[in-house]
Formats: sequence, C-alpha cells, structure tokens
Amino acid sequence: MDVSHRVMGVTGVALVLVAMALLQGCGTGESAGGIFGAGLSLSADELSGVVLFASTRDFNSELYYYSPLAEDPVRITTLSSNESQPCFSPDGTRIAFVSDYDGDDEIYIMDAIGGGNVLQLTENTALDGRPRWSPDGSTIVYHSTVDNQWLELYTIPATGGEPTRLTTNDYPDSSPVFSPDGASIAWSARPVSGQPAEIWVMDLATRTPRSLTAATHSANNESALFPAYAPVDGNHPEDPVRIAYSVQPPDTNTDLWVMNADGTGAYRVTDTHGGATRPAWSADGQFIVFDMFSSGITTLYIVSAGGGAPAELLSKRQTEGSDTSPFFYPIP
Ligand SMILES: [Ca+2]
Ligand SMILES: [Ca+2]
Ligand SMILES: [Ca+2]
Repeated sequence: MDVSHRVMGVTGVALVLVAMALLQGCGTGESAGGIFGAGLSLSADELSGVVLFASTRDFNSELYYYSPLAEDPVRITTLSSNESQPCFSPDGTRIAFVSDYDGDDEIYIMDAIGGGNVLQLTENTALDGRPRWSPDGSTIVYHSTVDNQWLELYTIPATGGEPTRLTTNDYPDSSPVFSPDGASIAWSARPVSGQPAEIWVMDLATRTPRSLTAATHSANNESALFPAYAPVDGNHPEDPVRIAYSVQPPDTNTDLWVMNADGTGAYRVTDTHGGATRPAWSADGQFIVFDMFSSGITTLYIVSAGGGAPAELLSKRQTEGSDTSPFFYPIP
C-alpha cells in the first residue's frame, strides 16, 4: 500500500484534487499576495495532508507544496532569491522560512494561502536560519551568527520585535524546536570539535542544557541531529512525548531514530543507503517525512514512525535539483 495515500485520508484526496485544479489555473509571475508568493488561492481544508518543502528544481531555491495526488509539486515562491527551510505555523495559516532576498539569510513569515502579509523578522548581515514556531503561535525560535561566529539560539515574537538570545558559548547550536508544552527547547550542538553532536534540551525558565543522547549515541561516537517533536496525541495524552532525529555514525549511513523526550526508549526507524536527515511528523503522528542524500541527489521520503521501508515522496520527479526540509501541514 502506498503510504502517502494513507497520510492523506479519503476526505483529503477530494480536497486536494480541488486545490490542485485551482492552483494550476493560477499560474505564477508577479505576486498578487506578497513579494515572495505566487498569489495562490486555496482554502485551509485544501492544505490538509500537504507537505511544504524547499527545492532547487527550478534553479534557485523556492518553496513548494506537495500533494500525493498531483503530478508535480506546486511552486509557491517566485523570486530569484533563495527561499528555504520552511515550516507552517501551528494553526496552518502562516509559513516561516529563510530567504536571502536582502543579500543574506533572514527569517520571514508570510500567509500560507496567497503569500501575503510578509513580515521580515531578522535584519542583519549574519546568517539566520531554521525557524520553528512555539505551540501557541506567539514565538519563533531560530539559530543565528549575529552575535557569535558559532551559531547561537534565539527566540523572537512571531509578530516581530527584539530577539532574545538563549545560548552563549563557543560552539555551534543549531536547529532548535519548541517542546509540545512550549516550556522547553530541544536542539543540536557539538560542544567539543571532533566529538559527536548531541541533542540537548533546556527548560526556557532555567536555560540549563542537558544532553538526551550522551548515553545512547555519543558513547558509540554517533552524532545526533535535527530533533523534531511528535505531535501530542489528543486521544492518548498519557503517552510519552517523542522526538524524531538523525543519527550519524562515524563511518556508515545516517538514519532516523525516535526516542522519548527524556532520552529513553530510543529505536531506529530507517535503515537506508544514504543520509536521512531533517525529519518532520505528520499531523496524526503516524508518519515521518525526511530528506535523504543518495546517489548525488537529495530527495524526500516518507516512513512509518514505527519503522520500516521508506517510500519516495516525489517518485515522478524529472529534474535534478535537490528537494529538502519537508514539513507537514499541521492540522489532521
Ligand atoms: Ca527563489
Ligand atoms: Ca541575516
Ligand atoms: Ca553557540
């Protein structure tokens, strides 16, 4: 059975057909909605099951919506600058992403439908990247070199304002994410050069970091990267909160793992022939999408969160650009 169709569900299938018909008719060109957008017109229902991602398939990096039923992904940005690292807001109405539109990487937000109401969150000559929303939608966490050549973590109000610096050290801190209760941040850091990267977590109130992967992976000289919290199952709130992540052994392939949010119960999800990175969960917590570098190209895959053989998400692709950073529409 094609796992991508299971993700969609029966209602999503019909809705996406409608969405794609609308999108094909819209064309691209000068944005009707905002500087980045293509003026798409579709409803929130039509976004159900869609995977947002970045790709260089049209030469410079752009953002796209993927639906399992469409022949090709739908391009949603049109500028000659590089748009990348996208994610949806928790309510699915907004997209945060990175663009070098003003000459270097900055973090922007725009409407998920239509691309309007563009807001530039950072403005500096340093690298700003990997935005992720807090569960209540009020705050965005990201990494930046604005104060330090080594990446540090910051939060900033999602409506714009002054950033708050969360880390101060002489090593890279990257790819931060909020925990489902909004109280903690998990991220990846390599405190000692040449030693494995670890996934760390800190309570925002105390900001005292602790490693979740020292015993499970660092002890084997394996790096742990790209943490992504699973959505909390409203039907089973007593279940442990889980984190998907990438594990990079010193001399073999990078694969996806899942662990409980306290670092226990780690299990391997994929056994690939490439570099499986940047996992993101489906809204129902059943599937994980990720990108994988293999045979000279990076493409998107989907796998059951319980483990198994991944399926290529974009099996009909004919271009040679890289597809990266997938992110599911957050509403089931
Ligand atoms: Ca672009
Ligand atoms: Ca910048
Ligand atoms: Ca740092």
